[in-house]
Amino acid sequence: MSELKQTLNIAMIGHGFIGKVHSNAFHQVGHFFQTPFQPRLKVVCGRDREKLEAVASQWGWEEIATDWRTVVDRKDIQVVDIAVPNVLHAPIAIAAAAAGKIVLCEKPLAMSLDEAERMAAAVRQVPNLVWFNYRRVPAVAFAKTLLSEGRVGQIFHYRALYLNQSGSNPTKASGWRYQRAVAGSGTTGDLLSHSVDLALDLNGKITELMAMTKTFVPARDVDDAVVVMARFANGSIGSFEASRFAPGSRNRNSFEINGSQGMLRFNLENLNNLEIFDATEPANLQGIRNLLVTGPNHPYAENFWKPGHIIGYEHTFIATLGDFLGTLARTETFHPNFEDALAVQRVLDAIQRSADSNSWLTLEV
Ligand code: SOE
Repeated sequence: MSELKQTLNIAMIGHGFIGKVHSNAFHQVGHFFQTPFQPRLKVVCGRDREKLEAVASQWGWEEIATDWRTVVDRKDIQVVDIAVPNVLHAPIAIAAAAAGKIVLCEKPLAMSLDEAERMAAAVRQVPNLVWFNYRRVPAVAFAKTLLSEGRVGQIFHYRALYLNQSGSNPTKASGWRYQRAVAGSGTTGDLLSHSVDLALDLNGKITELMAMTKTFVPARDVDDAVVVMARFANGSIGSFEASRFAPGSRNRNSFEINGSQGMLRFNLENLNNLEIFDATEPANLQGIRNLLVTGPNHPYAENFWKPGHIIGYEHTFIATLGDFLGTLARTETFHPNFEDALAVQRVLDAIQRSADSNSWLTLEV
């Protein structure tokens, strides 16, 4: 008989694509992670009552609400999960933190660096998380292990791409993600923020960068594509490219790292695999190993299925929540949190300023 778990009543603000992904994680986390907490899908909040009722019945939310202000300081709510367009991240996070709630927030953290600084300051007293979920792709977590063990040696290059084709149909792509007043930026915040978070986590601080952005649809006031050259504190050099105008790529979040001992390569469109090149092997045996990172002895292999049984996009959110609840139980600091997302926002801010001024920028490290 399992011991009684502490219920965590959740209020989720927002109910679109990512709201469903979060709802699934709240339902599933206890099946894969030993945690003393039981997430309870208490109230889902949004503007459209009809859509809310449909999401609530499909995903098992007990209540609906149409005004987040009436929800974030409810006494019976312990967790506020922010899954709405970027312009609402700051007011909700700051209000929820002021009410002493645990705060979960989608990426990018904020509309601007100034907002991100105020948000990070506001949540310093409460447990907090930012859904940079790709850190918990087992193949990505394994790459981090190999890097921390020095298996790639001195890092020379960090190369990142995040490509999809969601923006290339101007008639379709007119939602909030394409409006600066609601999203803060375009591809930079939506896609490149993931690439920057992984680069800072896997390869350390960026000291300098030069960026270029491009908007292909004249009517739009956000970037459709962005390209960045960067220098890292560890002496390596980096290149980043993100675009919503890349027919042929659906969700290609990929990175490639070259070092003195070898190479690592990951592509989200093949998320269970990590490509490894070991330059210490005899030259005539050197070749790219396409590793299936599903165990044994791989990150999260104990949590999900038997070796060889692959996982999907949704499991990266379950693992993020599972680890978060683990740190909550042990009163440890979770990563990625608002401070980590603030570090990402500093880079995004420099990218915007560099693109606007066509110049190299130095970042405080
Ligand atoms: C964009 O299409 C998007 O949904 C991003 O907003 C998500 O953050 C990314 O994980 C998948 O692509």
